[in-house]
Amino acid sequence: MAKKPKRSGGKRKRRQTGASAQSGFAAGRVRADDDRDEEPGHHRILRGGRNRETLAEGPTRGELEVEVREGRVAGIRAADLVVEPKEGGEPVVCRLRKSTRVPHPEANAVAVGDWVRWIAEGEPPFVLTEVLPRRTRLARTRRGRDEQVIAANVDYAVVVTTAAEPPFKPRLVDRYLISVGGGGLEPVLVLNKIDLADLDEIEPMVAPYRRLGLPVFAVSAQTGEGIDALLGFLTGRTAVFSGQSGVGKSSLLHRLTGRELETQEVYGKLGKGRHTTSSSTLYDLPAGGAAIDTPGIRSFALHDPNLETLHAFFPEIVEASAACRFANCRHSGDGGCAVSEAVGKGKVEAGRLESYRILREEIGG
Ligand SMILES: Nc1nc2c(ncn2[C@@H]2O[C@H](COP(=O)(O)OP(=O)(O)OP(=O)(O)O)[C@@H](O)[C@H]2O)c(=O)[nH]1
Ligand SMILES: [Mg+2]
Ligand SMILES: [Zn+2]
Repeated sequence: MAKKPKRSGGKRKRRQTGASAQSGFAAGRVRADDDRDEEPGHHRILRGGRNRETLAEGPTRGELEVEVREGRVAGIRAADLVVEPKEGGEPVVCRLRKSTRVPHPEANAVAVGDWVRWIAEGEPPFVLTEVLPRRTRLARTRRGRDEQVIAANVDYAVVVTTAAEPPFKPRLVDRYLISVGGGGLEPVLVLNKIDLADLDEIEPMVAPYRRLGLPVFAVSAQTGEGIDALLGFLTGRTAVFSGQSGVGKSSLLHRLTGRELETQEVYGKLGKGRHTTSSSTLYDLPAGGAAIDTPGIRSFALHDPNLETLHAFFPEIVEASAACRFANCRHSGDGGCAVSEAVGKGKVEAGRLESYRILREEIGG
């Protein structure tokens, strides 16, 4: 419990001076009108830095009669939950029971990053009494199915991409950044493997995202370049790393935490020397905070698609569209479209308009 106030205090100060503070996109415009958690039937979920302390409320009187402990889910292996006690010490194995109180839909009763309470009696696996309400979540929506919560109670959604191997794909990066924007998380872009590219190739890759006000870090997990700056930024917070398979998420986590990754990954080596991650794992950062490694994602359906999120991500397109002949112009190449003209004049990047069109088509707005 002692850890929490310390974390948020130091970090809040820094956030005001950080790159994200100037950005409408990163600083919260995206989620300002996201009121999904207040729908009837949903448990009210506290989120955002302001609510940080409220998560740490103590056990109720009744629970004090048995030894109830609190901690955070670091990994899920079938029915076994690997939980890190809040007060430190060795992780313990816990299990959900029918009696476990769960404040959110049962389909994702527990996810890596959830805070939980359990009765520390007898031999493990211990029985969870309760999963605490989630402050934020990174979820994947799949057509016709319940959403799948990838990580809970995270501050940053770190989208990992590469300067090379695999080649940088800005359209995919746009998609990822938009996808992570809906769950109450702040997107962060990491360009990894900069050791494989020339310096003058790197800046043009990241410049459009810096202009959006997104926190952007160009790093190499291999040489360690840029890692200190990234670690400084993440310290005291919880970040979930996502991105395509092979971009170096696990390698970055290894660098950032300075510890050996799960043995499972080391032994789970596939053919070409790859250590493909098969489930999410939370690792503590050396100076406070945590980072969650996730399996590589192939497709990433838009999380809670909406036009507002899209427009917050494409401010230059919104600006140019003021001069479109038709108010409901979709900027898809019809006459009188000022956005298409702005591309001709070099004011809007063609690739960004292409992303916008694809994503807008998907949203159906
Ligand atoms: N040259 C170079 N190679 C890197 C760097 N970071 C990671 N790699 C290599 O890229 C490959 C994939 O790295 P991983 O860390 O396993 O990638 P991942 O994103 O965790 O992949 P999944 O678990 O499949 O999602 C490995 O062979 C790493 O050694 C880097 O900064 N530079
Ligand atoms: Mg991995
Ligand atoms: Zn238009």
